[in-house]
Amino acid sequence: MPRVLVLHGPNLNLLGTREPEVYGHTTLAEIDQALLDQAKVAGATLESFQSNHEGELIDRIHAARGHDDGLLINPGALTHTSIALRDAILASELPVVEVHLSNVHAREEFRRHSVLSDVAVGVVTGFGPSSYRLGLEALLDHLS
Ligand code: DHK
Repeated sequence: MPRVLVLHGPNLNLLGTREPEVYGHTTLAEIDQALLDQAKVAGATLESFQSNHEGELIDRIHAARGHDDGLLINPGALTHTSIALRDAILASELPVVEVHLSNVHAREEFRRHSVLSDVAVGVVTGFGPSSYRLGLEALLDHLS
């Protein structure tokens, strides 16, 4: 049974009320429940974790090392800045799928660059909550 860890970065706890014209009306709890249901149907186990703190996300990735089989991550704004998160992902030696609710390539210039994408198996961006669903499907395909 594959074990998947889902990580949500800064400000994603506010989903549902935060800039709904960009991020939609679905809450983080709803996204996590849908991922849990999807994983169950696919015969996988899944745990989700959100933090507004870079170090907490890094600690969680360290704990996943040797425990989980793959990571699904929406790093929020850390996507564009965090070399420390990138290093943690590399150190974990786990396959990672990066997801974004919004299409980061259709927004501000600074969102077009990710410091993580080149160490990810792949990236899903712009499909709202479906980005997570598609990302989990792709990660489980990759793991099988
Ligand atoms: C979420 C964020 O919080 C932003 O900082 C990223 C991402 C995009 C998203 O679309 O899910 O730039």
